[in-house]
Amino acid sequence: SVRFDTYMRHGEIEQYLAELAAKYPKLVTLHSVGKSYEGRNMTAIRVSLDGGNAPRAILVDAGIHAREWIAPATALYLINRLVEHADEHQALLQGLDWYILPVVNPDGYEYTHTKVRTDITHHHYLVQTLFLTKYSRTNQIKSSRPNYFITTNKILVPRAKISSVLNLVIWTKRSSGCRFWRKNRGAKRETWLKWLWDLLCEPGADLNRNFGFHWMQSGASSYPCAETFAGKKAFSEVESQNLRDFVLNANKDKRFKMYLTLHSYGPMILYPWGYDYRVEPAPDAKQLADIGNEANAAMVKAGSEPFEVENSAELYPAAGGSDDWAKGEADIAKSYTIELHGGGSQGFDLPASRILTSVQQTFEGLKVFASHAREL
Ligand code: 0X9
Ligand code: ZN
Repeated sequence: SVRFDTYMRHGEIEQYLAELAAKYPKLVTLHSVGKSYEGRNMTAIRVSLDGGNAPRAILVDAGIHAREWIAPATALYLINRLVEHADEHQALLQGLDWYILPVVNPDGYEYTHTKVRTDITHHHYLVQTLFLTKYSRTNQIKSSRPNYFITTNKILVPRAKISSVLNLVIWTKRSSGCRFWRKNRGAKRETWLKWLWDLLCEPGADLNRNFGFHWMQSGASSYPCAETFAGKKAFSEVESQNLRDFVLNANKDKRFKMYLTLHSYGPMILYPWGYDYRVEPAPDAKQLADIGNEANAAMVKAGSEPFEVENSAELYPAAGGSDDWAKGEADIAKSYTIELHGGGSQGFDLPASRILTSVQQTFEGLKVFASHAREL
């Protein structure tokens, strides 16, 4: 079952989708979108009144970025309303099929749950010091306890832990898990040695820089350790490949009118283009903004902070996003990135006690988007 008083794990989300499929076989179909780099299932749910034959369809995804936990929660609330409260929301399903993929980046999502990041500066110092202590004669730091190294920030580390580079790497990785991980976990091990000195770097690509539309034109990095590493080439990552193939396949008949990709944090509603600010606005920019503003009004009415509605590149130009690709390459006329409510210490860690309010408010906006998708 679903809950909104805690952030559900990927396994629980998968289980909920399976429950719905079993309980509502007429309304719900599951689509296997593929497997992630680490082998987790990417599952999309289709909610349709007539077996996927509505004249129009809308695609919603979430969790492209690992740490943006409110996004999958919002997708789950949407699923919950459409399926388990279908009679209240008939209008949303009339003439419109929903395809919802709540976790695009399950490896990253799980990574942010399983490990708690300890102080980053601490590790940075620690690792650098260990490195210098072990590999440079001039930087020997003598510890009063022979079996320990002492680091610049006065942490004692047993010698045995760092007896080899390998140990060092393993030890570091074990202690530097990350609640605020953004990228996928698709490691590019061939380039690993090159960045070995910087043991804080863990490889992975920013899936929202990896889509094949003006890839790498701006706002993306070719440095594998960067937060916005775009991948080795467009669609180098299995998760973005899977999403691409799923969309192209499901949209063969061009039924998809709208794509909403859920991120955090804003609140903001962003519309294409995002890949560069030196380009003409999208031909339908005015209509994109109008719909966004109407959705914002509905959310504000539900008690939300206002969402800023703007052209995505005005926030910052960044190419390789799924939103631009959906509009530019996949024939989905209306495409939005919704940056959901922020909170917590970093913005991405909205306390669990605030999930329900946030998803309820956002749902009012999603209804507005859907009402337009039905008419496009
Ligand atoms: O930078 C991003 O990928 C998105 N913001 S986030 O804080 N969730 O990372 C914004 C993406 C906007 N779309 C494009 N630039 N294409
Ligand atoms: Zn994001």
